[in-house]
Amino acid sequence: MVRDLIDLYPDNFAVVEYHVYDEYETIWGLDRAEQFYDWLPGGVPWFSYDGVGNVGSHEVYETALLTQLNRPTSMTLSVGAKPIGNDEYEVTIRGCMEPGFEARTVTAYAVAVQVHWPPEISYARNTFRTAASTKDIFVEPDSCNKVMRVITFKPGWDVTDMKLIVWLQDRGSTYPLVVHQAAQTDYPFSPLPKYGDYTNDGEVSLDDFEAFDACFIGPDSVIDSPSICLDAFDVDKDKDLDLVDFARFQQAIGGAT
Ligand SMILES: [Ca+2]
Ligand SMILES: [Ca+2]
Repeated sequence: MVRDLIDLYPDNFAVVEYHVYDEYETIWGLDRAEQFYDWLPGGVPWFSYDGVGNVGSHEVYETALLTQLNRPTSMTLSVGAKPIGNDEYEVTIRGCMEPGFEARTVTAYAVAVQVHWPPEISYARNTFRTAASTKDIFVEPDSCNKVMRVITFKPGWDVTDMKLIVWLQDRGSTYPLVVHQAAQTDYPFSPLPKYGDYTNDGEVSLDDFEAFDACFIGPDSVIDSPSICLDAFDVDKDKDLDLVDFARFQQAIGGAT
């Protein structure tokens, strides 16, 4: 079954399951199924693979997934979330484009699914619960852009069983529209790491300054900085730590995010 792939590829495979024409249907899910994916000719279940169509059985789907995993990645995506009120979460979606690809505007989606629900349907996985409003973002090669969305849970939902799934998809109102990347995070949700927070304690402070100092190589170095340094400090993504990065770090340690 396609759902088995969730367990086989937990880091590479994000699935949203919509119920239609039963008591678990939602307006958003129905609209997605009928208007966006026009699934009716295909019957149920119907799978959209990377936003481009139905690939049928588990075996075919797994082959398609492996083929896709071997293709060069054009965009990367990360997701973080923090509570901002009762049952309300601010979701940060950060999309980046690898060098050598064409700049494009894509639509950022953020949805909440419940991992094991409804309980009486044993095969149900990642069932759609609610969505944030969508937002278009423009991403250029070798750079990143981020958007914030708000997702609201209904009282009574089992928060500990919730998962946030986000994806970047070509703009439009009907498929096929390519999904360029997806990301997911289980409860408890964590905010995205802050720029400059090498020690990952939620603030940019003296310990991070010491780390920057140890990581600093300078613009003329013939070796690349270690990736752990680059992840925390390399703001211009040129694979070394130089004065450009230091200027940004000074802002961060001064309180800018
Ligand atoms: Ca820190
Ligand atoms: Ca740099």
